[in-house]
Amino acid sequence: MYFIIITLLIGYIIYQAITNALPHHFLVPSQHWKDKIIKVINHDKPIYLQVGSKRSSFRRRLILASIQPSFYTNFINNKIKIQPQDCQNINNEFINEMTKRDINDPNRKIIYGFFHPYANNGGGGERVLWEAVKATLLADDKNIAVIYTTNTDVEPLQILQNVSNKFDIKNLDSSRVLFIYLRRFNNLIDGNYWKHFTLVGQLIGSMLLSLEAMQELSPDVWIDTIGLPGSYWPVSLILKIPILAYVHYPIIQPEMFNKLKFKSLKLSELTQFSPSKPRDYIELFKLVYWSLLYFFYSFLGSRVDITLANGTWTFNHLESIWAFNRAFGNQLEILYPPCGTEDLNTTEISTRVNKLLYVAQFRPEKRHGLILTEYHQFLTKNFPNSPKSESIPTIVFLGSCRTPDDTAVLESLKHQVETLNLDEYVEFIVDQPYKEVIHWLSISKFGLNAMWNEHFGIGVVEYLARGVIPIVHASAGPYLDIVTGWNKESQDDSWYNDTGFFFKSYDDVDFDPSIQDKESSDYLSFEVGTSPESSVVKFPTLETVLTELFITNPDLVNDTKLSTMRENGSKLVLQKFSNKEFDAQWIEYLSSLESLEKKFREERRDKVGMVY
Ligand SMILES: *[C@@H]1O[C@H](CO)[C@@H](O)[C@H](O)[C@H]1NC(C)=O
Ligand SMILES: *[C@@H]1O[C@H](CO)[C@@H](O)[C@H](O)[C@H]1NC(C)=O
Ligand SMILES: *[C@@H]1O[C@H](CO)[C@@H](O)[C@H](O)[C@H]1NC(C)=O
Ligand SMILES: *[C@@H]1O[C@H](CO)[C@@H](O)[C@H](O)[C@H]1NC(C)=O
Ligand SMILES: *[C@@H]1O[C@H](CO)[C@@H](O)[C@H](O)[C@H]1NC(C)=O
Ligand SMILES: CC(=O)N[C@H]1CO[C@H](CO)[C@@H](O)[C@@H]1O
Repeated sequence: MYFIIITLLIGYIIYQAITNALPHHFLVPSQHWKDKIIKVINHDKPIYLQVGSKRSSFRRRLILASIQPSFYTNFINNKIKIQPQDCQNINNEFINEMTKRDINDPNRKIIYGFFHPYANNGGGGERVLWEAVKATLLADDKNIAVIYTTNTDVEPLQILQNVSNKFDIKNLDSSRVLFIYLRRFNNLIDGNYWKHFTLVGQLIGSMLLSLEAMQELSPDVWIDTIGLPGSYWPVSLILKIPILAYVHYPIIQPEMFNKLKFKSLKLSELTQFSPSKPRDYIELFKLVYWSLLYFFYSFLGSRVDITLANGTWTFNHLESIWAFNRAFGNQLEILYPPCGTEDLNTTEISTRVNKLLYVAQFRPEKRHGLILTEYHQFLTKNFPNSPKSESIPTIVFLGSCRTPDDTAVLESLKHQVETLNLDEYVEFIVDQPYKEVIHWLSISKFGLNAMWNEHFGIGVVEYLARGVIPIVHASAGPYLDIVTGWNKESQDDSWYNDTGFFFKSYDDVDFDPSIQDKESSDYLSFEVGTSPESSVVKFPTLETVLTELFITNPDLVNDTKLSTMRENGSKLVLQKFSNKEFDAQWIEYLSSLESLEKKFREERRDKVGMVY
């Protein structure tokens, strides 16, 4: 009994310490902070500021008052010097600026903290980060961007130079971009560091890393663009500031449970457990481990105030995994990544050649082989013995071979072409420079994509942007996000809309023969939605689409029709995936964050914490 009371008491004290003492530690500078700063300012040579363990709160004060916030980057070491011009403190302006401010002061600066340890990488995640930083700085002069990074070997200006080269994001106001280099726990988020229990390891690693970040500088808004959810908990518990997460990929998905022997904690699954099999104990442990992780991930997600999914696939997953979010009234929306589609437009070419272009790496999941089989059937059924004719489109496979595996795929495709006697109808263009790709995109009429469940498909965006009419597999990204109807009202046929055409295949993983309509082999039946509202939709095979478009119903693709579709398609991608659109939407989210920031200060902090 006493034990329980004591445990509860200790728990309560720890909780109080975390939620009250730590916020003060990170946000409120020591009592004589002004004297300490004045001492440095009045010293005749530059010296370090003596701040003890209160670096975060001092750095905050200095940044919010400085004419050059970026100066307070900790590239050399974690100690703090004062910017020379700030040191002049003309008319005592610098010191005055540092005294606390009213929450509703319109000139109050806001520090947006971007938690993105690999900020210097050149991938899609970093493109989102830097476009967001750009938009944040453009939105308002009072916004300051802090990037928390573990790339400790690259200087700030070098990182910005890389950003400019790689993403063409130039002219950032570098005086308002500050880097906080994280040195202590930086290897803990590396998947290779953890030989076992990688996900848990990374979660703990990102928690510690976020504590280190707060110790160096506490921002006013926390933005995670890299998908390290461990940071959400400490940030919400200690700093009580709004959190925005841009999610590319949920770290745990329900599908992962399908690989386990026991698929859920339901009794029906667990009764299969047999105490005499040692293997079963391991399997049971795995299930418990994954379930705990899953719930912990849901919990972490519930700490996020605004969640942005990078597309429909991610959105649908998050909606079920982060189920608490909706319950708490937090926002969950889609914000497509900036794809730079404004730079992809082509000046219209007068005539395009009747070709089916497939731009894709030579990899098995791209299913080039499926295209060949279907195309071969289309030819043999409709032109049993006639020679090549103008009205039959031919195929161009354009892609790169990066690995020996790719080369093997390419070789087997060439072999398939030979076996099916399609040499006259199929061209291979391998490892071409990007200029060549653009050339093909500007002269081909149609673009193919056969991958099943491709999460996005930047290639299909390029088809639309450059006026190539997509004929694509009806799944995930291309179906849900990209080749959508511009003109929303005129949807009667399910296998095409104002921008492109769709097909499915008997080979699809989710094709279920038991619901297939036995009468028709040209159209495949698929169930959409989850019961009880599920309904069956029908999609043609690629062979059927080709027959419709080039034999039975050629008016679907006559020149007038195609040019309207092209117009529709390029407007669509411009509207949805351009950098401009991303910026505009991002700026709207910033204003939600700004209101939340004020609200949280008033509601969640005490009198002192509120104004610092
Ligand atoms: C950034 O620049 C350095 C030095 O020029 C280079 O080694 C590195 O690969 C670059 N990173 C990116 C993402 O471009
Ligand atoms: C979202 O991110 C994932 C993981 O990087 C990627 O596979 C997917 O294509 C992205 N979706 C969009 C719409 O960019
Ligand atoms: C196409 O892109 C160029 C820049 O690459 C731009 O100047 C032009 O206005 C764009 N055209 C359209 C129709 O958006
Ligand atoms: C093209 O097809 C549409 C119907 O899809 C038809 O209304 C139009 O007259 C056709 N145009 C030409 C030039 O044949
Ligand atoms: C889209 O296509 C439809 C015809 O299918 C056409 O009526 C409409 O004007 C097009 N919209 C745009 C924006 O081009
Ligand atoms: C077959 C198909 O995907 N049709 C789509 C065309 O675009 C509209 C609007 O986005 C969708 O609702 C249809 O499902």
